[in-house]
Amino acid sequence: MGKALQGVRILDFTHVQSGPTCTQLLAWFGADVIKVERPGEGDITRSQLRDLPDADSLYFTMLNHNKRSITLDTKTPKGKEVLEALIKTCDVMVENFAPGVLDRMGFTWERIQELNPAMIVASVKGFGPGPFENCKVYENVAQCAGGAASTTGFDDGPPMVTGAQIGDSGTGLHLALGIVTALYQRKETGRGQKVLAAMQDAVLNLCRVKLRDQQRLAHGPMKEYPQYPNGEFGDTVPRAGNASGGGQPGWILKCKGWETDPNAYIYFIAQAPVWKSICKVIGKEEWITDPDYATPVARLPRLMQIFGTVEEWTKTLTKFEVMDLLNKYDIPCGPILSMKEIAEDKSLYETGTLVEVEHPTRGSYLTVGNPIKLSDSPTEVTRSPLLGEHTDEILRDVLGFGEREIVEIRDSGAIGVVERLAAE
Ligand code: CAO
Repeated sequence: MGKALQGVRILDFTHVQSGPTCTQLLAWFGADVIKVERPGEGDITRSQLRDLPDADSLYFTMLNHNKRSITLDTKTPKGKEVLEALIKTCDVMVENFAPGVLDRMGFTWERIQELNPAMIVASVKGFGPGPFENCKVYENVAQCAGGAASTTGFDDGPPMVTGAQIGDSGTGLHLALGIVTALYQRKETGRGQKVLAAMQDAVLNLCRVKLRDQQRLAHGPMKEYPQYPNGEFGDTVPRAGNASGGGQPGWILKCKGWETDPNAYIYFIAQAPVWKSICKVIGKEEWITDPDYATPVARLPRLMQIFGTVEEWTKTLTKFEVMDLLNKYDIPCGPILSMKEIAEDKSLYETGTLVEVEHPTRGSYLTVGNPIKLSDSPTEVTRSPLLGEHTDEILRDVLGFGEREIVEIRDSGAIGVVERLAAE
């Protein structure tokens, strides 16, 4: 079966997490992704947070599936020549260098356009144009600057970052959409274009509901927040603890075993249409008609007390028992799953969301497969490339260099000493 992006060639000049998540998605959809890495060390994540000596880290392997790797020192004359050849033959360049790096290397937008007017140049940067545009940015910086940290956590505690990598992987997702959109437009115009996804913008986009609340604040307290009715609202969106960002009140409740298991909890939603069922399940049928509880408006000032009563019930059952029981009545809830529980969930393997991958130096490892399923473009997850594994193959088959030229490139040092020894 064909793949959605078959025939699209990506010059993957990305490193760390944000850029690689984007190009990995494109590779899963069938694009030929050629990862250009600095000779010697390659993408810095190859050696970061290593769990096994001398093997590419899980950090790297889990972000770079289905790609080919070429080593190239793009600051040398020969390296530049090879990069120019790659620019001429690729459809998209994806990069997430610090601001100014590509220009300093000699590959300005104008130069790239000269080499290939149809090329789409897609970049992740920490910030868009403005006071911070020249800053280097990592995940948590973006979470803080994009409004996630100030709105996460509890009212009486400090701002919090979240484990979901919304700054890096979140921006990679945004960039991937920008790239396929630009490819679509190119069909009409024949021209390339610049695609920019700034990490601050991507996080803010994901925090859209909090900017909504900033504006609601001007018209009175937000009644679904735990600060209502007894707490204080200032002039900015407060941290909402575990309250829902939507219109359905929710909270995290303890389940059986919470004293020893840090994840024996369930997210419970007091959804209005199933209020009667909730009352019946927890044994509080009198709440169905009691005017203090019968309507969503009446319940708002009593939410924390209601959650406390529901928790007395959830504490008598495991989170999975609660999940089964509540779902019988269509009462929305979600068990707090640990990473261990997720890794042991067979159904996630069946859908390809979790995949075991074989790797020549690290053996078998578990990874997250393509979370986006296309019925006509199935994803097979293949291992990440070793550093420079496809250097010769790319020079020969993609760029059409002959043996003599390849020897010249090697002798120039542009593909690096280690890779040169490996190739001999
Ligand atoms: N050959 C030769 N030189 C290369 C090369 C290659 N193949 N690949 C990279 N380099 C060089 C660059 O030219 C640059 O050199 P100069 O500074 O002399 O111009 C140098 O490597 C460092 O690049 P960098 O500044 O991008 O890397 P860093 O480790 O210092 O910073 C990061 C990392 C992520 C903070 C920065 O790249 C950045 O802000 N990127 C944009 C935001 C982003 O993507 N953040 C997410 C990071 S986590 O996912």
